[in-house]
Amino acid sequence: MLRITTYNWVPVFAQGYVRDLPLRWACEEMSLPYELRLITRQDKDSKEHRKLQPFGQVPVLEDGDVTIFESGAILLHLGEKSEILLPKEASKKARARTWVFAALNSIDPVVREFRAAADNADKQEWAKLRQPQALENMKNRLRELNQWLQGREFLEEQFSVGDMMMTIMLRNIEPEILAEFPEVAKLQATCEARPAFQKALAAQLKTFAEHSP
Ligand SMILES: N[C@@H](CCC(=O)N[C@@H](CS)C(=O)NCC(=O)O)C(=O)O
Repeated sequence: MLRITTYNWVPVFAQGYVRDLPLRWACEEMSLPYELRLITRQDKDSKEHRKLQPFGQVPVLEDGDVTIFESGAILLHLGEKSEILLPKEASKKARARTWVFAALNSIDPVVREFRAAADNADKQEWAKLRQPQALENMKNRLRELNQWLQGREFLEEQFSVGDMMMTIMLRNIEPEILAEFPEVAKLQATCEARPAFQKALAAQLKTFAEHSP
């Protein structure tokens, strides 16, 4: 049985965004059951948890004798279980894996920088000053992604863990901004409309509702 470690509860603004979401999503895509190991914010610094996740974060996946952290590494591990997530053909698999890294290394940094500036612009001077450039940097990446997606439903020929990780990153961007990049917005909408994504999101929200302080 797969075991996913995540928080038992997070504040409302973070609900629906905790990174156990792509793991739950992958399990739902493959119709694989999973169990949860729920920790509190205090538990994250425990010796037991640090053994599983050196940075005290979530998620962690335990799969038999394999224990891994980092949602990207976990998605790649789960992808090996089914062609729904990762093509078997080497050249196609390499492309799908590439997009997981692209989401994490080429999209996430610009989104994070923008979020840090935008979310603090009304409180901190540095953020107010940084926001316009951070927005431009993020939009440049989104424009390039939009160009790549012309004429494609997914990042490659078939849906994969690459689309999943990209969707997780895109969820951190305001819909009004994404709407300027119709192909990117379409990819996100298509992926989020998948029944497996909807089930995973509902399951995460249910966990937090059940453990609300
Ligand atoms: N690079 C990590 C990031 C994980 C991460 O940011 N986890 C958040 C929850 S979504 C967390 O545990 N935050 C608490 C902390 O950083 O102390 C991954 O993708 O797994």
